[in-house]
Amino acid sequence: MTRRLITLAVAAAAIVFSWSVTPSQAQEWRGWNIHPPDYPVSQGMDRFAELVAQRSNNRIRLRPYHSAQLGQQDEAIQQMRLGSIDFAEFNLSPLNNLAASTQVLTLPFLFRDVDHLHKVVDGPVGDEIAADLEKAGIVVLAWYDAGARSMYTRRPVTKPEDLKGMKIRVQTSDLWIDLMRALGANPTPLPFGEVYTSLQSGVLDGAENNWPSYESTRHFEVAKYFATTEHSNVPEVLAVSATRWRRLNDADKKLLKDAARESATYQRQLWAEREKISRDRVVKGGAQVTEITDRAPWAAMMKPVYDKYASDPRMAKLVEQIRETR
Ligand code: GTR
Repeated sequence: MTRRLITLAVAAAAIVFSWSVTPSQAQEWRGWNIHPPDYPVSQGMDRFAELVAQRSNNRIRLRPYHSAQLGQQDEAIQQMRLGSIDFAEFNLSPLNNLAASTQVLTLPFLFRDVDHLHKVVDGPVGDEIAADLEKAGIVVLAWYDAGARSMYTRRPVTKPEDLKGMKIRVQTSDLWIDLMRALGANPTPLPFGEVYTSLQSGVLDGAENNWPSYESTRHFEVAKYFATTEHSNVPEVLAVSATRWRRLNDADKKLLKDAARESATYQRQLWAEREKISRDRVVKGGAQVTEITDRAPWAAMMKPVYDKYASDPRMAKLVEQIRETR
């Protein structure tokens, strides 16, 4: 290409760009995420950003910061409520203290399988919980998968009694503290990013998470006994700060919601694939897996958790609605 042609091409591109977006209209949104770039959540957020950029002609540019570049989850929740983080992908547990109804989805041994969970979060129960979060400044656009969480420890655990007195890391949520106490363990709330070194140094005896996080954090190197307790299926949300949301017109709100839901379909596919991949990787990396085939003794120990968190009329009704969802 001659110099002149290049200049013309650049000028034409600039005109096209300026038609689709003027600098005063363009918005760049900062997005929080705890996971590394190749994780299903991160890829879902990247897809969300691409769709929004395309469909808004680059008027709304979403920039996800992966790998906890913008801090750990508790700080990120506060920043989002203050409006300094515009969107994020959050696990529901650290939101428990912000909107009590979110606790329902964290409850142990509640979901029959992943289809059951999808029907619940994509239906009226999900909407009701999302409405509570919106009042707390967090607008849920879509629900992402986070699989089932299981226990992993530095010493083998095959039955609940083995956990007695063990220091187990939990997310910062009262329900998780009570859940771990009900199992006889000693719950230790800690940010996700501090778990590896605490397991390594022996400050913790164990933690709990899904296969992909057990793998991506390399916790399997320092707590190699994984027992498939699958005690909670707490899901995650892709959300926008209420401050941003209120400034959008209806067309843009729809654009964002549609893009978020499409990204969730994609994330759920990636999630299902990654669960298997991660399991293979940790086993190759030395993890010792104990299959828990009978979860009844574990579930039976959860009565105090249900008594405390699922007995007021609203919670009891939500639990019933969830159990009846087919
Ligand atoms: C992961 C989840 C994160 C975070 C983490 C944790 O499975 O995706 O958002 O909640 O667990 O245990 O802190």
